[in-house]
Amino acid sequence: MPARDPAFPYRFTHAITRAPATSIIRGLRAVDTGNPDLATLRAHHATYIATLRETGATVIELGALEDFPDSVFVEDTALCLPEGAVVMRPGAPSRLGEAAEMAPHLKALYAEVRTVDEGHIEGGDILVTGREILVGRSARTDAAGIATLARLVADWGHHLREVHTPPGVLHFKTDCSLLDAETILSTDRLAASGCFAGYRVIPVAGGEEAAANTIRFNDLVLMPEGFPRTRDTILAAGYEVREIGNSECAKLDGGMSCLSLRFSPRQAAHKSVVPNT
Ligand code: CIR
Repeated sequence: MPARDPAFPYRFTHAITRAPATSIIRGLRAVDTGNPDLATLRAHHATYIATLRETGATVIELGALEDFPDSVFVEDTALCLPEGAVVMRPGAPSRLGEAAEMAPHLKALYAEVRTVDEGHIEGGDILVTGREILVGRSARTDAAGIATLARLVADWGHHLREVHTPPGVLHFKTDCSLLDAETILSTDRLAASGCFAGYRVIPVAGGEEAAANTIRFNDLVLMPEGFPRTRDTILAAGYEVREIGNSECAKLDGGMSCLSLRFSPRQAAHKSVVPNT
């Protein structure tokens, strides 16, 4: 097995995004605070993509899927590792078909693509750090899905650790993000579970829990706009930050990580490009 770059969880050559569908107004949400405004959401999405590109990465923009209202949240459909990609099995019935829509795009980019075929698991519950893969059990991700994923990535040299997403929180990464291989931004309610023992934890400011879902993408940390105390903490820790509007995705419980799959395929499949739907 070739050595893995220790920065692999935050250094990426590629990202995949998907245009928001007009059906997003029917997207899933824990609490109804109104429908997203599509024009504003598209503007935020365009800024997000431009920021990923600013780091030098290639961003593959897939077309909208009207049959899947939540399909802009591509992160939940797959786990992308240097050695290969794994297609997820979302626990939300309305989102199950999104994973199959993503598979051909991953097969065009990766020599090896595996598929979770037992249990349920969504990418939002998976945090890849420099030393392990943490998977939070949640309303969307169950023990069978986690066990299946553990089996699928074992021969790539990845160790999985099952942890718990706090009750009432959609995904594990709703409450935490990786800032570098050893540093995690977390809400106090999640860090209190002890799941990050041995890591450096930077706490999200009290009352700014919605700032916990950020992404470290190459040299930048992308975070949602409107959380100044958490932003200042991240800046003071030495990271370069970009704030991105997230008001519309937040109405559907989505944030920075959900909007992309981020990866650097070790062996490209060299297949012809598939249509971008
Ligand atoms: C859902 O409930 O599935 C979507 N409305 C939001 C998904 C957010 N995805 C993520 O945190 N990875």
